[in-house]
Amino acid sequence: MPILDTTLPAPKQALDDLAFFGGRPAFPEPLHVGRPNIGNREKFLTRVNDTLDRKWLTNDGRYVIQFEKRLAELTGVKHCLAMCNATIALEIVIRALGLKGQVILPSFTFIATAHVLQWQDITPVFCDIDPRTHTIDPEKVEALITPETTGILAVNLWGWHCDIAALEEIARRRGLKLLFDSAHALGCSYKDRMIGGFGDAEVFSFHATKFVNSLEGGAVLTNDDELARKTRLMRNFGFVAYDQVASIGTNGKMSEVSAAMGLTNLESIDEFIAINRRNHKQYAAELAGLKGITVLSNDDQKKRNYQYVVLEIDAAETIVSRDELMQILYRENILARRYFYPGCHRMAPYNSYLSSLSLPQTEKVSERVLSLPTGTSISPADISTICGVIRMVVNNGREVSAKLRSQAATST
Ligand code: T4K
Repeated sequence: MPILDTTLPAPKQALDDLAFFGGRPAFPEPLHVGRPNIGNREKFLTRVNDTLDRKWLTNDGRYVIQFEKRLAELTGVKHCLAMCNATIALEIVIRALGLKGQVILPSFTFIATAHVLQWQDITPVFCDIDPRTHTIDPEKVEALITPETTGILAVNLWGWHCDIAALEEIARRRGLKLLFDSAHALGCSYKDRMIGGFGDAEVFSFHATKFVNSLEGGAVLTNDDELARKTRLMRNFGFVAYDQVASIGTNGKMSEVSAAMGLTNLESIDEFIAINRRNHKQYAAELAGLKGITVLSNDDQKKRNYQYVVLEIDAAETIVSRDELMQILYRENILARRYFYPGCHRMAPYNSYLSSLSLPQTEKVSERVLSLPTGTSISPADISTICGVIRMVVNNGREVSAKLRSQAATST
């Protein structure tokens, strides 16, 4: 009897080979969206050892300063302030900008974008998105401005850019601050400039799941000297010198080990982008022509990091819904994610007082998107296997849907 090699993907020939219907999962171990990319391990460990030898672990250490300098060079921005994560970075810069009252933001984003406002008793005012770019729709912003509005917090989601020129024009004309949550957008451009230097400030994330990570980490970037000064103070309790505090502050500092990881990974940024681009291209090629499935792309952007592979699923065409497809993929150990379903306005605490708010494009898009695994942990063979499962499900949409219904009926 042949020995079953459980390390190889299980080929699927018939619907009963799908794990959902009793077959062996395509992968023996889970494939995650957000597996960290890890650069030169030796260089990282050398830096960690150096940190330990020098006994300087945090508070504007050598590697934090180098990391900030590298990011400022990469983006062409005057000031870069590294932080312990992007959420704290957003909170600090929001305070340094003096935002209060109401701030307009998209609902189609990670929940942190809303929480950083609410955490400081600023009311998040959710705006609908442009379904083509998944970013805040400038045409809908203006109607949401009230005498209480102090700013716009736009999100360069997936690393795609907002309509930055339109947002800048509205902010200038209406006297509002403009902040970008660019957690996803390191290495991406808008027109001829790198994202990082637009609006009053921008914030990057270097969380483990971002394509360049510093374990945990974030950064505020700005060309505004005064804003940088205030943000720097707030990052370190408001200290200007030992025993001397000039303002309210918190602890947003990045540690040396995080900066060592961030610096090491930045040295591999081109390689990470090349792998992400290759993966994206392969997904697009292998899923091309599949009815109801689109691999999204922002082709008008000169520089992109391709860190998210996002499908849009039109269930009227695929018959199998996005959630059904996701469940089928899960059973195959392909842990696809429906980022950023269901939209912040449908999550606590916002849903408790915004139950009647309708954001039709946000709701439509969040019902249709599915993010697939990418990055350095995924091989071309893995992508072929993932695409093979998706093709099998979609090409047999009616039959799969009927089987799902009959399986659900027998299990109840
Ligand atoms: N603004 C936006 C637009 C954001 O997307 C985010 C974060 C922020 C602001 C705030 O940035 P930070 O404060 O985090 O710097 C993940 C990340 O936790 C989150 O950082 C990210 N956005 C969001 C889009 O995705 P989840 O809910 O997917 O769960 P998590 O972190 O457990 O990771 C997902 C998967 O990644 C895991 O199932 C397995 C894999 N993973 C994760 C970690 C941490 C690994 O393989 N290794 C790891 O070390 O949020």
